[in-house]
Amino acid sequence: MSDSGRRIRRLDARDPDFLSTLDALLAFEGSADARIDAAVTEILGAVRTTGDPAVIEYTRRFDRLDVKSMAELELPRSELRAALDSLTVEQREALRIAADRVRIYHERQRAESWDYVEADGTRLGQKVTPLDRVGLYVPGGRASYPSSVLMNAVPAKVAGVGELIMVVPTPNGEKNPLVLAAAAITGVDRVFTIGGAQAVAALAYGTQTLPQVDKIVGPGNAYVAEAKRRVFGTVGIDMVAGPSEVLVISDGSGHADWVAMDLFAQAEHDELAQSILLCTDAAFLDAVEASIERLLPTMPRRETIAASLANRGALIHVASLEQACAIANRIAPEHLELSLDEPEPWIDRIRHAGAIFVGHWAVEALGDYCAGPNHVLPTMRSARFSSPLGVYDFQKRTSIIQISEAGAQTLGRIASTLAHGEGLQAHARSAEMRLHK
Ligand code: HSO
Ligand code: ZN
Repeated sequence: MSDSGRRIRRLDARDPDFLSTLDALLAFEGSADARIDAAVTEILGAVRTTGDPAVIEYTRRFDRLDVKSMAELELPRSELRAALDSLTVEQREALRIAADRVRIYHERQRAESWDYVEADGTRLGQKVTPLDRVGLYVPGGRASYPSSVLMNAVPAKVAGVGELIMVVPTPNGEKNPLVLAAAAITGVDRVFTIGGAQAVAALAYGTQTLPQVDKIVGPGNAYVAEAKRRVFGTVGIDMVAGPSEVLVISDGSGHADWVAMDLFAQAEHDELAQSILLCTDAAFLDAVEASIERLLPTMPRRETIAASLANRGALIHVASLEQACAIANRIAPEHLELSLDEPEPWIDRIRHAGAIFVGHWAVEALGDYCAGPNHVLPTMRSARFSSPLGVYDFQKRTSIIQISEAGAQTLGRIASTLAHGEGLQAHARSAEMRLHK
């Protein structure tokens, strides 16, 4: 950050061209890369037509795992248990408590079937059914988060999903014990050490060994995202997530170091992550900037943080908290922190955000791991129209229509009139045939 070209930008919301500057800062195009497209097309096609042998071959090529059969790529439950046992007591307890809190929160989201009966005996309702089988993609390497296993697996289990199949690449056979322990704790049914577009294809189409799932959830790299986009329709998918984002609203009442570290926490995820501060107090913005300069060199991931803050971060002076809320609604951030002494009155002003963290103590890191709500949240301004991952993503609804003889008389006339209006005679007659003469 000493290199001035790599500083976080300072903006003023009162500048006439502020909104266009802001929109440019928010714009993010998931790169449409022809090489990725071509590779994904080839992989999906090969797995679809040959199944296991194609998955084995891609896993040998990309992850350098040499196996003769797909069975060797499945981890037995005993290995998941062993991973759990290999953790320190502290790690095991932390995972357990986090999983319990996430489960208790999500249990409130479970939708129940309902129906109602009309005076003439007609009964109408909605039947809720969990998905039969779900695939959970877990990335390998640096972005392999045990907390994300919890956040995806727990709502699926609370919904009552019949079978949960996890895939996780293990390049060179290197397994992440915390990821396997999280799978054990949440009751994932089967785990395969495969990844990339080939794992998405195996889940979407099924192979001789790995059964076809109904929906695929979980984050992944550009190949995984593209593969998920392509198999959508054959199976359901969750969202295709963009880089992580935090927006902090401050009136200068907090500690500058706390705010700086909250911005870092988002920025350390990746160079395209977005950390923005809106503050009514210019002196506090200076203090946060000074904290950033002082604390950054102490961070192991300082390169990523510095790049992220310089690329897509901003410290923004706003005229009022009203203006801050208006800007927040335009951004529709994944995470919003109300870093205020009296935050409650402002909650209702926020219409668009994946999660709102209320007050100085409610920091995103607690939500990322263990507060209870899901950390899979809408990114790239999609909080305008979508919601956190939840139990509802693993349940589907079926309409129930049971009509009494009396009901068919009243409804039959209405349907007949509308059907004639649409020129659909068979519709009209199938309703009319049930009318008493
Ligand atoms: N902030 C990330 C979730 C996460 N953070 C996992 C740490 N581990 C996206 O909401
Ligand atoms: Zn995080």
